[in-house]
Amino acid sequence: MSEITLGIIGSGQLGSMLCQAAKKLNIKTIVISDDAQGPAQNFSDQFIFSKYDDQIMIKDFINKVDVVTFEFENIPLDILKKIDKEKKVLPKPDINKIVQNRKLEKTFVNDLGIKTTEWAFIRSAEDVSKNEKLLPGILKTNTLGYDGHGQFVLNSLDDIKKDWCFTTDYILEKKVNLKKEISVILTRFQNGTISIYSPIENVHENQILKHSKIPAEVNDKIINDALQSAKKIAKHLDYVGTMTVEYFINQNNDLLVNEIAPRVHNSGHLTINAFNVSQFEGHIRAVCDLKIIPPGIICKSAEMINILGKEIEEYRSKTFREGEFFFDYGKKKIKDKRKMGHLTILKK
Ligand code: AIR
Repeated sequence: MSEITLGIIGSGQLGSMLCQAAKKLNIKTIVISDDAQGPAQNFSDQFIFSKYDDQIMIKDFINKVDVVTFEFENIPLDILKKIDKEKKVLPKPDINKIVQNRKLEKTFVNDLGIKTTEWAFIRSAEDVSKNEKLLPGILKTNTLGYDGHGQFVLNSLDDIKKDWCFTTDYILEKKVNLKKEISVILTRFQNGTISIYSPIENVHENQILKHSKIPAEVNDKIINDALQSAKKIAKHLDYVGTMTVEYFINQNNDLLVNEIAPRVHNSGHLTINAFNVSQFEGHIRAVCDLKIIPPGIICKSAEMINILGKEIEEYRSKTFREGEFFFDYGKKKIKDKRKMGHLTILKK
């Protein structure tokens, strides 16, 4: 039995799948979350329900764990830093400072010589007017927001005139003439070694991931560039753990970084069934400093379908064929567009 106790901040489906991977490796898990109903509590060895700024509960959590990770990135930075003073937080909290902030994230990526969408930092309607060349575009809150939360489509300057309140900072991104979306998932270990999965092809509906599949149908140059850029980003962040880079491919076949996720990723759920080592196991191995297992595919192709909102009800009564793997996240409340589960289909 391993002596390591891993603390996980957050209790959603990503936390559940991290706990399951940890169990396989005999790593004990303690999940802390401000969601009393978070599904990861069904898979962790211990669950602490607490606000993230509750000093006493956080102290209790720190005392019980050896190393800490997180399963969503919008955790207040000062809390991660405070925990990191006593027990190592991996990936390092400073990385979150960059990836929680679209302006810093895009600047970081561009400074590495890697392309993103064209963008500008926006604080007022005047800033939008000055950047009219980026329209039609998408105005995104500079911090916080995932799955399309905090995003607004601007087709022309007229869209901004309607008593828009600039109560927070935004970035404006020029809309991409999209051909495809792919993601690259890698795990970087404490000695700097990187294990990496081939690109995954993704389809979004209403800004929420709907399908992922491997192999991605893209040319070799795109595959190679996507893998190299993701590795470069991980290295320059001095990243430890599993990390994801989401890319757009436009009609000219330009590869543009959309976003960096400092965590395991929805598009990587198919790695649970399609590979000898999943993105979750890779993450646990990296943050707990265990042996590296290079990922190897164990099927010809794989597809993952996200199950959103009420769709879960019909899946719960379905029977599945060989090669189909249904995951019910066990969320108590069904909400429109909420990620409730997924189905992975393997072809041998
Ligand atoms: N998550 C984190 N970042 C993006 C996503 N999708 C996962 C995490 C988090 C959960 O979604 O596992 O805890 C939150 O899901 P919900 O449905 O409660 O919003």
